[in-house]
Amino acid sequence: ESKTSVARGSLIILEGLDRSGKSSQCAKLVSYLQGKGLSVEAWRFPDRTTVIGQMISSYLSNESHLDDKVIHLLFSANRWEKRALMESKLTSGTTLIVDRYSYSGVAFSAAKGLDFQWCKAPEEGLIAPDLVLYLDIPPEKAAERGGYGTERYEKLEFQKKVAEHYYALRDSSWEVVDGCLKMESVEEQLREIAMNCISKCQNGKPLVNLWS
Ligand code: FDM
Ligand code: MG
Repeated sequence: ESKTSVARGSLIILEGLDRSGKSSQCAKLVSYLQGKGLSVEAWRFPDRTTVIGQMISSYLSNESHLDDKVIHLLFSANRWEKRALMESKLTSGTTLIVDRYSYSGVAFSAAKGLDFQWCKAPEEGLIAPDLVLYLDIPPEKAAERGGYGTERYEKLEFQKKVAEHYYALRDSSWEVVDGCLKMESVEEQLREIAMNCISKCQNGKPLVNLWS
């Protein structure tokens, strides 16, 4: 009379500069994995659907102004408010493909000049990703791709600083993929790396917290 426990899902994050192709690749990866019969959901941060998310959204579209530290903590709180749901999805066997996470949180705020360690502190205790897929693209190339939008941060000089801080955050959970390759080729690499990660998690790789 053994109680079979469900193999857990994986927490897989996509990170990269604006226009690196993250959002399209997230969608492609989710449908590929679902097509394999896996339980998979697409998530993104900021999650603009919550009350905190709406404050963030209005800040990003320049409808409101907030102190740099306040907006940093709101981005973090927006992840904290989803932490419990995230954990229950993962432990019940659902894999989450997430467009941005704590790495965006730190890289974008540090690019404004906030202290790097101060930026990392509120992320401590959130669930650590099993895999971070970083779509690597030179800021100049990203800027050429149909240009940036009108939201805050979508400017070349700023994105260059963001890229530097992203590099400082790399750890063993990261896989850097060349975002300048053809879309299909990026897609294929992401599939393979993600499948590999999912099977490790199914085979008992433990869930841990940031920053470990
Ligand atoms: N961003 C995103 C941050 O500054 N901090 C964060 O914690 C997160 C998750 O918000 F410029 C920035 C990155 C980007 C902007 O993201 C909105 P999307 O992916 O374009 O919605
Ligand atoms: Mg954007």
